Amino acid sequence: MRCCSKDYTSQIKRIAKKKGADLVGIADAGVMNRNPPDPVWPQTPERIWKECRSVIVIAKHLPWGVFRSDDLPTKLYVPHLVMNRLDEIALDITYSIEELGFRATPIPQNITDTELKRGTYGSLSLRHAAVEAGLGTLGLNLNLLTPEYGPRVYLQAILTDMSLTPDIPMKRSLCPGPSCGRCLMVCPADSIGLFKNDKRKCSAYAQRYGVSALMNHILKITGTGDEEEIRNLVRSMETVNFWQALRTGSGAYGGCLRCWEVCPVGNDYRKHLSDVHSKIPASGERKERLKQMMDEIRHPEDTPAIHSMRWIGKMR
Ligand code: B12
Repeated sequence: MRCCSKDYTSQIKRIAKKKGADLVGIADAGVMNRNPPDPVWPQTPERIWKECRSVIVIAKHLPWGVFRSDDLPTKLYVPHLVMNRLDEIALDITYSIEELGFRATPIPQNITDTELKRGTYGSLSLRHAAVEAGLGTLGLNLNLLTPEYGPRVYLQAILTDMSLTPDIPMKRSLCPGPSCGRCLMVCPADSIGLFKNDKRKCSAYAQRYGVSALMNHILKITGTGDEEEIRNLVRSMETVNFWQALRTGSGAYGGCLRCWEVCPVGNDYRKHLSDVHSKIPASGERKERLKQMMDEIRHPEDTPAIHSMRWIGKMR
């Protein structure tokens, strides 16, 4: 293996951009090992690969046309094209690192580790990794927000034994918090809290044809004693949708983009989205909840519910 005295950081970033990444940042693996997002289930680089020194985080935006369309199959399908592209870019970067004489590996992007919190956590938390790599901060709904694209990016990471120069994490929150609250106002699952997301509620929309929906579908089929009912369920459009998800990924990991399309953070919002998404439905009850959250934020010392300030950043 090559000696690491030369700093390859700008070369790696150039390669990542050339291969198609919209954003690229570097996190120090040691810092991530010392600061797991949830210490009970440590999602750390060293758990994946002991020799890892740097984590390269890349992001790719979802095409803006997807947010301007109301077509559900399009919304279910296109995110998976972007996730696939990210995996290809990550593999290209990995081989480029090998050509420089070092070692690297992409991580499983959306696959969750069955040993971590009943299989609900990825091997690394990519959003937290992205904050450590200086790409942005976590928003009210815990999505990563970036200055360039707001939340409208998918993420992937490459671990390497190269010692690269880490980027500096942002100190100030990009998210205006409950004083904006547009994501909370529009969420069809009503899953968003004060820097919290009720995952069970969210996943009914975000993973419409994900593993838990598939299990429920199978249970529904096996639970009915009626032969005609079984035949109808097996031959239903729901089964067709699961087949599409298994074949293409469509609806398995992405689908509900409501909190993304209305988020005003990101240089892209005004140019590509505000004309169709600036108006949002009014709800007195949700507005009232946002007001209460603003009170909680004014007294953060009395608010143990606000976890993860390291990644949320200092509120404006
Ligand atoms: C499992 C998963 C889900 C689950 C759970 C989401 C979640 N919040 O973890 C569900 C199905 C709900 C989901 C939904 C979506 N997801 Co998802 N998901 C993942 C996955 C595979 C793992 C997440 C993970 O490991 N989290 C780690 C833990 C530590 O984070 P956390 O659960 O948020 O925990 C924090 C807080 O909950 C809090 N906390 C923890 N415990 C407690 C307890 C209390 C009392 C309190 C107050 C707080 C608190 O502190 C923790 C540390 O900060 C990642 C891929 C990856 N490898 O990272 C993608 C990922 C996070 N998802 C992504 C996307 C795009 C989505 C959706 C937009 C999909 C869609 N289009 O429909 C929605 C958005 C939902 C949302 N607002 O977060 C992107 C995020 C991109 C971005 N810009 O942020 C990722 C990174 C995938 C990718 N390849 O890009 N997802």
